[in-house]
Amino acid sequence: MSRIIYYKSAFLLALFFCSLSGLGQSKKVAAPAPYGALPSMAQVKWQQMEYYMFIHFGPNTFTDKEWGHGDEDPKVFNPTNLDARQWARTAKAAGMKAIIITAKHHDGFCLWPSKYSTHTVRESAWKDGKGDVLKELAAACKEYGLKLGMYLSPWDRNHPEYGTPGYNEIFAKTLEEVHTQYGEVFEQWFDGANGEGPNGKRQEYDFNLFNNTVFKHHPNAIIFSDIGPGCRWNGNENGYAGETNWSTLNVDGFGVGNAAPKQQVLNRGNRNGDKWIPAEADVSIRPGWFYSPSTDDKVKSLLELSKIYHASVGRNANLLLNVPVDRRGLIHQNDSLRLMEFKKLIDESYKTNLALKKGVSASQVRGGSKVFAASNLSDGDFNTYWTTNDETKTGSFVIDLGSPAEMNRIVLQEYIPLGQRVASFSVEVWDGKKFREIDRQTTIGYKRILSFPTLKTSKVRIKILEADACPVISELQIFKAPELLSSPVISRDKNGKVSILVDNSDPVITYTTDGSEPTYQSKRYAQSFEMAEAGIIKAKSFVDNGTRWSETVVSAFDIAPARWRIVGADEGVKGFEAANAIDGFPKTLWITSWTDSTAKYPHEIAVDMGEKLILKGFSYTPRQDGNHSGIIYRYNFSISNDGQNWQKVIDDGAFGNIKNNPVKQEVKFDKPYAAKFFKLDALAPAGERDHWAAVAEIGVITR
Ligand code: FUL
Ligand code: CA
Repeated sequence: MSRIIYYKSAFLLALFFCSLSGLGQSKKVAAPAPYGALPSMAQVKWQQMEYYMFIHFGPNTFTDKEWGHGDEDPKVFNPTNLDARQWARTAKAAGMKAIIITAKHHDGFCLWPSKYSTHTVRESAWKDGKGDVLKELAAACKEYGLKLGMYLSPWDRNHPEYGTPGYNEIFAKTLEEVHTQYGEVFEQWFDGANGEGPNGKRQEYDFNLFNNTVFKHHPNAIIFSDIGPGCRWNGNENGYAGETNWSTLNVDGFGVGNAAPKQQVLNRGNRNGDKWIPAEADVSIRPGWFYSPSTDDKVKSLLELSKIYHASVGRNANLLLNVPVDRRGLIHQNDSLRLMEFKKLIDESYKTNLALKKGVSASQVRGGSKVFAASNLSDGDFNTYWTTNDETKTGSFVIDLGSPAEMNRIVLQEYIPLGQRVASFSVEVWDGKKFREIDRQTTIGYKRILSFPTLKTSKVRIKILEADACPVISELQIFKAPELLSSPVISRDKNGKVSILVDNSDPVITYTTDGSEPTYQSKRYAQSFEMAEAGIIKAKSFVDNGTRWSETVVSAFDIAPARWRIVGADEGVKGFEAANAIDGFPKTLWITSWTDSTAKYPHEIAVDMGEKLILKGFSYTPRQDGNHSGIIYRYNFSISNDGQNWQKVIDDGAFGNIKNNPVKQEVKFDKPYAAKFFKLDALAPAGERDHWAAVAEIGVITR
């Protein structure tokens, strides 16, 4: 009897709570069940790191190569003033959370004295072979409170065992060394790149063995590769994640390198993919990954870095920004200055969250419960979230700022421990009478930042238009970031006529040609001018009577191809003739036939420069239109004085890493050569299946 009464009252009590919950006062509404593939705790923490440093350093730093051959004399590795504390100090001051270093790049050289290699710091001239870069870096990271990550390339052009089954065991042993001798390792970076080509050495990698070796010592390490398991390559080396970016990926049947999912898939992930493998965007602050004195004036601008940040961290990816250490063993001041400017910009942009603690109302709140209230969206806490009932997959919320405020950034975050859900959403602002849509996007993920021209409004509405399960949103933040003035763009045509353009309204553009920094007083740009010789142009734009200005842009030109003629070349397709390769414009292309599959490599292009020049090298600009097909990998370069008798200056050269990072290639000769003609023979493409060659521009280096 008493039992029945007990049950009865419990039932009544439950009813009572249910009705209270209708009033929004119960704590009893269950949280949504997780949806789809989920991140591990380590992956959530990793995602919250957002921004960290990559360091490429090794023999390539001293030989000016992107891909070393593995036969370099280890003695070339000899930094004069290596200071890992300077690297860590710089990373810390830049707002970065970690450093990942190329412990072993494709050339096989180990930055620590590995027992399993004879191509290491031990064999180098640095510190008489007694040094250990990893040891110094590990200590420096510890001192500055940074995490440490290890890059190791499975592809090894030095190790004699590479290409035999024994190599996997050796690679695992080297991994074991870096995971046992230097303390915590937060991320292990496995590069999928391999430039052996169809006739090169073949190695079946044992990734099970590699991953298990890492996990044995660091069970929480995030393992990077094309397909994870911890995080995935972003599909490019320019730092841009897909606008649509799912943290889930289908990996069944895929591997790394040529076996990886398409780059476009890596860039966007798979909706409802079966593993949680979020994207990491890796990009270098300079055109190449390794230091070169020739890129000292090519450090990415603030505007470029800002775009990269918003296309990576702002699109649900982590940003791994490479800052190459120079020949002294230091981060060059051009890079560190830019990093500090960038830190200042990001700090100023995201200092004041205009939405913080402001009132939010939502179309629906899960079970009417306070635990899932809309106010969670503006409480500044990632761990509290707004959500709806299970069957409700769309909805909206409105934040009321109280009074109109200027804004140009909106940040949204999904509560990813419960999975990634939102597939489409829109942003609307109140114009005094109604809401007006200003943007419509797809995924959110851990973090989505939307940038738009500054506007003023008192209310913002976010509409979740499509989700795979009830939306679970942690935060909505609103900011007014400082606006950068866009920088001028300098171009020069075939005849050496220079134009400088900028899209600011009513700007003043000034420029210099003597290498000095342009000021408001420098020469004003009024119309295009001649500069057919080699030279350097620096330009800057000003508005508001010189009180606001853009960054300085620098363009170094070699001799203009004014007198050049094509004297021999594989026929280009209509609209893609060979003359496009020497017209001064990277936008116009020479492409040999891609329809006629009998037209195979090699392809050639020969040029009469119209005068004898002293050549110190040549340059090849691959197509910059986003399409990588036809990019040349291996080549011969020859010179001639009569166009008949050719002297080979470079025999079987290769543009290292051009496939993944197709930037302008500058190749220096061992000594200067006088010539009136030059010829490039394209021997093999970067994409193994392409039979055509594509060239945006070919030039010479005379400076
Ligand atoms: C690529 C490599 O081939 C490059 O040299 C660089 O290390 C980059 C981060 O990954 O695949
Ligand atoms: Ca061109």
